[in-house]
Amino acid sequence: MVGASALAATLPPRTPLAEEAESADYTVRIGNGLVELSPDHIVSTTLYNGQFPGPLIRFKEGQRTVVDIYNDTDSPELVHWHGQMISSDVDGAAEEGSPFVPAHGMRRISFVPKPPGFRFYHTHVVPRADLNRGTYTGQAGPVYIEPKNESGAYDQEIFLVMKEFEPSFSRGGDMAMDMLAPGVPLKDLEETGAKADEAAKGTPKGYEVGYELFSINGKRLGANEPIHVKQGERVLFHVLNASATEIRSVALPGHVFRVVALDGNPVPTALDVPVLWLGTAERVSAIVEMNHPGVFVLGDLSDDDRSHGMGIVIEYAGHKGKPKWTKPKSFRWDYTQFGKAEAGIPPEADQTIEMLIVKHNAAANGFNLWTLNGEAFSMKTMKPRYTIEEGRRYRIKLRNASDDIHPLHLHRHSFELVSVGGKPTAGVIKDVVMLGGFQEIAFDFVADNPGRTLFHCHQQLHMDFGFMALFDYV
Ligand SMILES: [Cu+2]
Repeated sequence: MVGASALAATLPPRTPLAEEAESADYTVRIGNGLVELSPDHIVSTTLYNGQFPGPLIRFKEGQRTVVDIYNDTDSPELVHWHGQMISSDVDGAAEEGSPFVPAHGMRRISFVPKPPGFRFYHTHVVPRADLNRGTYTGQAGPVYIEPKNESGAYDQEIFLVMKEFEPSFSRGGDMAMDMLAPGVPLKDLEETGAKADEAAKGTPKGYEVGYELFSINGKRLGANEPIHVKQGERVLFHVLNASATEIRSVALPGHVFRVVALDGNPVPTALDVPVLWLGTAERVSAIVEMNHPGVFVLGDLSDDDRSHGMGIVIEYAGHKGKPKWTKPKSFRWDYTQFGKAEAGIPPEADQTIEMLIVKHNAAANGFNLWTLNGEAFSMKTMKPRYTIEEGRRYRIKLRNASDDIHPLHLHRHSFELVSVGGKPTAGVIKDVVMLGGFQEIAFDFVADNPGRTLFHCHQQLHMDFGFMALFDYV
């Protein structure tokens, strides 16, 4: 009888290949491919492992991991491990000194994943005017670092990746958004902003990006398989805003979200809220108690964006029919609500670094140019701006002289919010935080991960045109 064993006997003895000595735990393949957002909307973009979102990667806290990154495209690439405290050479930012993954080449990296919780991975190349590169593409995927001790008080765990496709430029189409609390616009910041506008008088508005297609987990609303739930279930949603430039919201009619973690870090006060707001690259982990049977749209508050796809259907067992959507009452997103009940006085910082953010309308070939204390980051020199010392606690105070909301991101470190719009707070640990128009915010970080460290606005257009600063350890 000719079976598998007989056939195997005819093969020469197997010699282990050199690369098998230590095989990678994960392989990420960067390549061009198609995403079927719906049967009549199939987009061509750059993907991880041929899919959007990229595969969910589950790391184990403290366990060294090896990742092979293959780049099948014609351009050098970078994979950034957002929210992790790893070394500069594997963090995936050229400004920090991480090598590129060469076009049609590969790079093997190794690191010890931390901290536990919901992180993500995405490209960190600078697309500037090229809407076929950077975070405008489909290069994003969720990461979950399993803690040594998992609480596990839920019945289902669902990852939701919100993402727009088919970007194009327009001239200053963006409306100023006003959904952050606490805080009111500060007079002196408005005046500084007005002065900068005055200097740019006569120029048309700088370019902004808009999108044609919207999706959750790579499908437009109605094209994705509904999320099936049962009455009484507790569903833990891990929501990621993988947008290149936009702020997103999430609501589920008849339900509330108990926010348990922000950017993967447990919050001191788990609070029920009707709406989640997420700046670019922010994550929210929230438990929804399924206690309102029916068929609903979980989606973005913007009618326009939802009707172009930004939603997913939630279907209770035994219920059918057209998914219901009702707009929730307006709700202001307040990070401090999730902080310690008594903020108290934050621990003294060893040094405060203040940065004033100014927009220079259309000053960079028609794009808005952003300066921090009068200086735009130079991609040519990539010169470190601030020198920090290991073990010290730094307070970063940002003052925003523009009407835009900025999702501020610090690489390779987590930070603790100490003041939002003038209100003191403590205990909220994040790696991205939204700063409201003409407002100020302060957060602390401990310099505990030596190496070059990038700070930037995560709005792709802002970071590409000046809004970055590099820290280096002494
Ligand atoms: Cu910004």
